[in-house]
Amino acid sequence: MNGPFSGKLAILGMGYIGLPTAVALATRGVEVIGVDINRDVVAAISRGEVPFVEPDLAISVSGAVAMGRLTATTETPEADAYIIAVPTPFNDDRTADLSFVQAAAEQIAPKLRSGNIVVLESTSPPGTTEKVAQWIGAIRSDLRMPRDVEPNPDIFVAHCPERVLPGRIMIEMITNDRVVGGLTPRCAEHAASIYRVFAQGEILLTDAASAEMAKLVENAYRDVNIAFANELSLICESLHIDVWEVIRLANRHPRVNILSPGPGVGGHCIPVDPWFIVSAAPLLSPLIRTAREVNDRRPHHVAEQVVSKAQRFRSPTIVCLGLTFKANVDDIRESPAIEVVGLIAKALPDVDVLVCDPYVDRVPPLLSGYANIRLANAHEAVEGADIVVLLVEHEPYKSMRHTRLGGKVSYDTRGVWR
Ligand code: SAJ
Repeated sequence: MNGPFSGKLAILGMGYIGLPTAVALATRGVEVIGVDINRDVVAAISRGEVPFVEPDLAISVSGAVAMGRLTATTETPEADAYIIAVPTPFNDDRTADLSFVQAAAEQIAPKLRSGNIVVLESTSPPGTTEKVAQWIGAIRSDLRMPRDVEPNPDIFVAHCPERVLPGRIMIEMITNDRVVGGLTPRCAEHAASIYRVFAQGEILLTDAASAEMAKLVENAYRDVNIAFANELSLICESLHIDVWEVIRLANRHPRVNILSPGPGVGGHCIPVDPWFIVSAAPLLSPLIRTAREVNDRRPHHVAEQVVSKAQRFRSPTIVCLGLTFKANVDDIRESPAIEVVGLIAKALPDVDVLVCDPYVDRVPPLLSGYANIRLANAHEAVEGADIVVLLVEHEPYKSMRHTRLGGKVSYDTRGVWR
């Protein structure tokens, strides 16, 4: 068993996962170099600043940079270990777009020396870690790559999927169990030494494909469960039963834990990852596919409800509270709230749609084409609203007093104003 890693470590991708991982390692004594193609991100980190909102991250970044343990650059340096934490979006046909992972592997390849460790953290379909080794091998035929038949490879390649929850990244980064899947058992051992530096949870060693699949399964599991809640919401709505009350009661059963319906499923992970499973086994995944479709349909349903409420007014003002993909984060990627707002604005081009979000300071690009959408201050907007739609349960909206909503039509998609 290897002890905790000590040495120089480069992380490619300074986003929501790469940067917190860099900080977790740097504040525990590892020399970390953060690599990103975006110069603004590199400049922000170099100043000790965080380019996005995540609780408790800013103080750790400024500390790690001030201590000289964390630096940032656009060039991939020589190091003892590399972590790839770049995005894996999907293509139009919903297969994984591995171009960022491939580019990262090809940037690392020329720098590799014997004994180096390469860890893929990006969420990836089964077989991607193997591909990383192949992409590196294609450039560095001089290196012995890890294979079952190769007892002494020059480099060690593994997958260690990130599992942290946005909004709780700094806590979960440390406390979550980690799955480390190696191309060989020795690869897993070497990669695990990096996570031993900071992980308080258990480090579970396995093979690379199992680690890749486990990560996809975790997010598909959540997606299916949210779809169940969203389907219940539709059913209860049609039967004039309060779905929140039903869930509250059902969840008092010791083995039932139904999640919350909402305006849809957003973020860069849950709406994407289940498709990697579906594209790997299309005929065997009807449940996972259907869950995706149920959740993708949600923003349309919510928008249709708002549009039908608007028919009661001659010239209503609609206020939508929340634009991010979930509460208390500033991330708007794949946000169902943005989709809902766009659908309402499109269906009602003559109606003013005011949007509010404490974490968003300009109309998101996806909505900038609608002349009837305006960013507003929640306090004032609600005051003059006819219809108030709660799309994201940010703290200030959760506690919005019922008296402020009196006389208005309110539509709470998150079940917090009950
Ligand atoms: N949502 C609901 N109802 C719920 C829970 C969530 O509608 O009961 C919605 C949220 O509003 C949001 C979306 O689902 O739009 C996803 O939010 P989330 O909090 O469930 O998950 P993420 O995307 O922030 O993070 C997930 C986590 N995965 C699991 O919980 C299995 C996290 O641990 C992963 O690290 C992350 O994906 C990732 O990066 O893969």
